[in-house]
Amino acid sequence: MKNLAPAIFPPNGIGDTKPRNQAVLDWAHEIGKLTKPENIFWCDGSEREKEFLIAESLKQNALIKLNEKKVPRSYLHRSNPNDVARVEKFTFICTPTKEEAGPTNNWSEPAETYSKLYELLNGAMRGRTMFVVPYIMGPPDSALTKVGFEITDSKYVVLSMRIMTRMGKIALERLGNDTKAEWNRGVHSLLDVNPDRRFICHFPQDNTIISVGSGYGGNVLLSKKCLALRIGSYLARKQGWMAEHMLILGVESPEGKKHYVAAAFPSACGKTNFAMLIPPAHFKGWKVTTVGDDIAWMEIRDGRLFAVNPENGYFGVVPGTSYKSNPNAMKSIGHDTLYTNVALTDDGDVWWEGRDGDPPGHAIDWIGNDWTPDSKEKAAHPNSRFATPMRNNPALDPDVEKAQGVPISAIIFGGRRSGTVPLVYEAFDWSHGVYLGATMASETTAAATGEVGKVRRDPMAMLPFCGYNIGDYFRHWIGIGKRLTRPPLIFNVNWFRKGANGKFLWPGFGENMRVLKWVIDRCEQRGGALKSPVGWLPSPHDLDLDGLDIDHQCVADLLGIDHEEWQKELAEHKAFFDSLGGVVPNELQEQREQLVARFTE
Ligand code: GTP
Ligand code: SPV
Ligand code: MN
Repeated sequence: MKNLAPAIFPPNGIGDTKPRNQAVLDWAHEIGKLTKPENIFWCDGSEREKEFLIAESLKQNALIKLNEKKVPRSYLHRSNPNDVARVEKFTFICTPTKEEAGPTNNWSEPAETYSKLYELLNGAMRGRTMFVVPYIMGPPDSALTKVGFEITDSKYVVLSMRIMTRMGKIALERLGNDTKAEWNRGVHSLLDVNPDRRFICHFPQDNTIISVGSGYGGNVLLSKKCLALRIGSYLARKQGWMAEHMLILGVESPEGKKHYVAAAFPSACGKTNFAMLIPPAHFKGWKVTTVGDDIAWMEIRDGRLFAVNPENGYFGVVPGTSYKSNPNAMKSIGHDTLYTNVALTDDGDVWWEGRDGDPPGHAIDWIGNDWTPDSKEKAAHPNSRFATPMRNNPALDPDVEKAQGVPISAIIFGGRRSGTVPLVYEAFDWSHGVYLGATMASETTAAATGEVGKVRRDPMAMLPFCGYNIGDYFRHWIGIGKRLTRPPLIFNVNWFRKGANGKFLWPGFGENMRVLKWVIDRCEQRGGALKSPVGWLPSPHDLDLDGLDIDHQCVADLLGIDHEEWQKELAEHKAFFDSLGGVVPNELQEQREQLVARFTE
């Protein structure tokens, strides 16, 4: 069998920063004995280390250097074509009992799963280098910050972790020598990148993750979905905080009044774009800044929710990114960026569907084949991604490193719904807001393998990421609300409603500022709203639509509640709760009954 990741041999002074913590050393020794690598590379996060890893990756064709003038210090990686997205079918929560994992997760018994995985890992790194990657999730001085170690045989993973986390010595220092300290154990091996031997397994009770058979993003950057969300949500419930699939943004008025907003949209439903929004010209003096684009860790202080972004970079969807849709993202990914599965132009630049300007006359597509504008295939994979340091973002919020996080004024839920769900509405209170989150649905996207465009319930955008029983997760949300004296207001948005012609009714992107402005108005108790069965709805004149070319009918359609459609929706809420087999808390069942009753009033 071909070795997918031949060993590399660093000179003295690179790859030899062994941690001092004996618990880490023992664990790495155990994994080394099992996987039998050629050598062990202890990462320290230095520039020298990075340069060496890049040079070796170029030699082994694991990376392609891009045109230094067009995209300085940036590289392209092509994953195996069978390995381009998260695999929810092969993602497991391995709690001692099935009940702890709950009705929405794949569960497998921990002891059996460990032995199955250890069998697969036995000798898996023969002829390869085993990298030990220390990292922290969260601002260096935050109490929420967690230490993790990822063992991997992929240089692409190491180079991505450098961007996506605070990696290296900082983690060794934070962990210290205490062998009893809490840290996450992550083991990743490419094996032979065979979908039949691809498993992403979480052992929350052991703070352990084992991922095999994939080399792609959310499956292998174990800091992200695996630790910060699945294990994170499990720890959060135990420890009384929240780990959520949410962006965090700051919005400052011309008078200098600032609010922070957190928003949960499912994968590939607009978090990165919303987090980097640039207000349209009409909103002169308004400023939006990014704290995070994918994950929020939140805790209660002074009766309020405070949020930190545990990550250090953005792993974002490339297709559709342009100076028109997201100029801040374009500036961010113009240098020091690691691209995966985009097209390569003849002059060494990257290209993707939806990029500004004309398509190139010829390119190499994401698989490595010749491509021209006449090709039937897409040049970039629909789930092609960039990994870019958050410091590249011109709109990075100045408080992104703040240990105590930022206070959250509003939480927004949102899915991709072509019908039924209005552009924006507000929950009556926290419990009703939890209901909005618990019943949200979205059309599936290319971010995970499987059918695209199918409406599925995705509570709080956490369906694929909640590391324990969803009923307990709902209960945790309700419990958090009881501890808040100044809870954030809760909203639901839908940028994706379509008209009879099948086109989006709402222009989206920067124009979402108009919706955000109403959210802020509501937080400041000055925005108008009408009571509707689903919640507080803005009337057309409550939204600032000045300077936007949109007709009255379109706005009416965006804000409309179609009773027939909603009868179907209510039936689906019930069917979803029923499908969870009795774990849904009474508070949410009552919310559902009240919603049904409001429709008959
Ligand atoms: P993950 O990284 O998978 O969690 O995705 P995300 O939620 O950050 O989504 P992202 O912002 O990357 O957007 C995904 C896709 O939705 C891209 O193709 C965007 O162009 C598109 N999109 C984002 N915002 C809008 C919007 O306001 N309107 C429309 N029509 N499309 C949008
Ligand atoms: C998502 O799917 O929500 C992502 C991309 O953010 S991945 O990291 O691959 O999960
Ligand atoms: Mn995401």
